[in-house]
Amino acid sequence: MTRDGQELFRADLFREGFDEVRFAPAAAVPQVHAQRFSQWLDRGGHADMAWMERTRDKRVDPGRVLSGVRSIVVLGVNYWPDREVARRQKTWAKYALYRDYHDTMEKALKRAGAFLEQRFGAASSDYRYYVDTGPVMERGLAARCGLGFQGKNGMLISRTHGNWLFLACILTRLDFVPDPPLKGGNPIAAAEGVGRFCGTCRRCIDACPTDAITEPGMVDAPLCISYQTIENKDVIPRELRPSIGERLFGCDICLDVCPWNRFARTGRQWILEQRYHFAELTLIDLLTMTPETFSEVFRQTPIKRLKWRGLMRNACVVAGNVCRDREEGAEKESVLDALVALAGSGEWLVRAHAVWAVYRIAHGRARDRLRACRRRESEPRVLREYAWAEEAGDS
Ligand code: B12
Ligand code: SF4
Ligand code: SF4
Repeated sequence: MTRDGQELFRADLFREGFDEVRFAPAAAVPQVHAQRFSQWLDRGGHADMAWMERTRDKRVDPGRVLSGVRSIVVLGVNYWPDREVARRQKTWAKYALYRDYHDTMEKALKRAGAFLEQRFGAASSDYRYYVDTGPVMERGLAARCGLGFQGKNGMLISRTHGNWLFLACILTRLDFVPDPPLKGGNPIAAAEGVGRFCGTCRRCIDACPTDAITEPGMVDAPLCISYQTIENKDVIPRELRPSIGERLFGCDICLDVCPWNRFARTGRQWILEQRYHFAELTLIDLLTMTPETFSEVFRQTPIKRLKWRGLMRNACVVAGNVCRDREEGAEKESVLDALVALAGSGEWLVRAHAVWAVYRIAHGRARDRLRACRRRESEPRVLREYAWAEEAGDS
């Protein structure tokens, strides 16, 4: 492999729309990080994402993912949105305002693979690409080749794009010259691998409403709003619901507060496809959405994976939070009507969270409003919500 060939390949990928293209060595994850990952798994930091546990050994050694791997091409795509409405809203994680990046980036990665074959004569078995779902630690790999550093919020932070990069990588048996990691910053943090350019800042840790950043750089999924509103397919723990506030899907709080975002600029978005339309839906629009409309509105977005029941669950939690202290009036009544209708829905998960929300909002009137639903209810997990609400009063 010549240096010129490598640079031409890098240029190919920039032209495809990747905003960062770097090359990392394929060595196993250094002991300090592997150990921290292990401790995180052992204390249940991954919640019920059992696939993380199952691929534990692979994640710390790219050689177990692709035998004979020599280099890893690490790619970044800037997703900082270009419209004020998308930037300002807090209900949807910004990454969700696009066509599902797993799909769009996978297509671009396929084209990148074709370049490897054309330029270097690689066989299709000589490389393997992943975006998000592969058994590799994308953030650590990106830190390794200077794409950025891992902040105390756990994110891979780029000094040019801030917190707003999607990451992907191509494991390959080809031998590329590695790009060096970033230099400078705090030497103690550099040795630890976390917070190297954070200085004394701890805004992300302080801003997290659920204290999910249990140590610098480590986010425990069971406490994280992103996990609870996206990955968890079951009941959201009652004690976490108030802290979710108005977040319907994912959470950007510890990203939004980071001062490194001052360098973020709207990306080229050649690979991404905007889907900002649903950022303007009101709470009532959501609570009264049918499963058919859900499929239409969220087609091709990451939200479709939540399914109607998951989004309604989250919308009930948000309604319970944002309408609790709203003045009495027509708007609050329509939210309550929608929630009472959901408390009679065919999905027990939705009914459970709707009951919670009605009790949270309607104070003394909840029992009356839910009387008919309560009479019909037989699912123990929903009955538990009634029992709790009636015992705890309306809190
Ligand atoms: C599981 C997961 C989650 C879980 C758990 C979060 C977590 N703590 O990992 C949940 C569902 C909560 C989650 C949430 C989010 N996620 Co997520 N998630 C992942 C996933 C699939 C695995 C991450 C993982 O291995 N976690 C285990 C921890 C221990 O590993 P780690 O954070 O990577 O840190 C280790 C290594 O980086 C290593 N390391 C550190 N420095 C160095 C240096 C060197 C040289 C080496 C070798 C290693 C190394 O040490 C760390 C400790 O062991 C990755 C995709 C992937 N395959 O990597 C996306 C990923 C991390 N998520 C992503 C995003 C965007 C998010 C959210 C912002 C989504 C949202 N808005 O709601 C939030 C942010 C939460 C946060 N502050 O971290 C992006 C992050 C992009 C970036 N710029 O960092 C990724 C990379 C997906 C992608 N392809 O773009 N996520
Ligand atoms: S994504 Fe939200 S809940 Fe998760 S660690 Fe960051 S601020 Fe906390
Ligand atoms: S908010 Fe501060 S501490 Fe957190 S990642 Fe950004 S610079 Fe580091």
